[in-house]
Amino acid sequence: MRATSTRESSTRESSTMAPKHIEDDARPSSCVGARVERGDEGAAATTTTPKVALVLGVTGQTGSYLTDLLLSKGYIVHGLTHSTWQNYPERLRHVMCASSPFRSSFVLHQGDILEFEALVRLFEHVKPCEIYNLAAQSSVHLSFQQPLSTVKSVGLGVFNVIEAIRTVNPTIKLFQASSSEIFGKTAVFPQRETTPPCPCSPYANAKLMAHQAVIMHREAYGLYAVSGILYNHESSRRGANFVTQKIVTAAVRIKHGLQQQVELGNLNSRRDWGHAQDFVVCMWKMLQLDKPEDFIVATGKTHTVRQFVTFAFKAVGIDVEFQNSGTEEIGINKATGEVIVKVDPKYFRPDEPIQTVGDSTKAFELLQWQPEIDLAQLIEEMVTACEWRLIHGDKQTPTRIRGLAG
Ligand code: GDR
Repeated sequence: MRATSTRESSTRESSTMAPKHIEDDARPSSCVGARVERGDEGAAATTTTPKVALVLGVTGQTGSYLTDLLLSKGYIVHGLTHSTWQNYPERLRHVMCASSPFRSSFVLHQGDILEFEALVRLFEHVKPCEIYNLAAQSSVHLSFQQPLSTVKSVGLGVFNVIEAIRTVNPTIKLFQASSSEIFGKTAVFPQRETTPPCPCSPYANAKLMAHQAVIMHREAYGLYAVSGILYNHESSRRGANFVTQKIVTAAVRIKHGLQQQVELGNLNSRRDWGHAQDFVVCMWKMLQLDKPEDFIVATGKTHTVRQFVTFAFKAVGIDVEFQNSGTEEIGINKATGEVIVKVDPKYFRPDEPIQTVGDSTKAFELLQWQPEIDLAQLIEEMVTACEWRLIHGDKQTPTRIRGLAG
């Protein structure tokens, strides 16, 4: 692994802080992030030593929201990303840009969680008290085409992270992003922490392996390692290959005459869709307990993909009427009679959960957590952001569009 920090050593970082292997050798000149001098900025200003968190998979949707949350709580946040980037990673632009009040509290490293020795050196260097493992291939669909690389990043990656924690400092707390996909073909609705898993994709099998590994290491070695069983979590920062962003983007583009129709896969599939910004709060709370526990993180409400299509088009002012069934099903623009939704079998998966819906009672009772953003608000935010991107070019929506810190 070549972990690349984006710190500018000329800012406030002592040169002795960075071991050779994470010295900048490819940092973009405009990327800045340095250890903060306490007292020089709003939320991070405190006389107590700030907590240090390491977010693995920081440039993804969830990693970026978690970074926002941790920074707003006064943490120093280090993030690891597998990707290279030209300038700022898009979802962290608001954190790393020159005008950000948090730019000096955030450090970006580049590397791969599958490289154990480098991971150990990173943990030794960063000295985190909390690690959030969100780093993995996250597309269920893609996992059918790339099963081995998925199993490596999702399943084996967590072993590396845990072993590196045991090597460097076993008191580091670990959050592992588990998935509702582990329940797969269960007949239990809603699913709880005690529901037996029944995975039905390479991704889900790998997630179950990671999930069990966390339990096993917790029980065998007494680590503070926990899994949040995350149901679908979306936002305006969601990647284009996930169904919610695909539908919202299509609805906005069709409204503006930039696209005629959208082709989708299984419209009958039901998912428990929440907002990523809500979910990261639960993830953080899970690491603040005295005793490590796993939690379901879900809204408890489930909708079909077809319903999501109807809501998203409604949000842009288009009423859709569905006709026919199976691969012949189409969605018609009621006002014009045009076909705007079609089914394309290439988006079907060999197998998948028919319905996911989670029961977060345990999180409500032990963490006082419950989601605050409902599906209508989520869709409204996604539509607004998509419209914004259309007008201003393909850049990340300003964070303030949702009134976030930063
Ligand atoms: P999912 O998310 O597989 O549930 O995993 P995705 O948005 O890809 O699919 C949701 C549902 O929509 C159906 N679908 C389509 N999906 C995509 N991507 N594209 C289409 O055109 C399409 N048409 C219908 C799918 O079949 C599925 O039923 C997400 C990821 O974030 C995982 O990493 C995470 O673990 C789980 O949620 C919880």
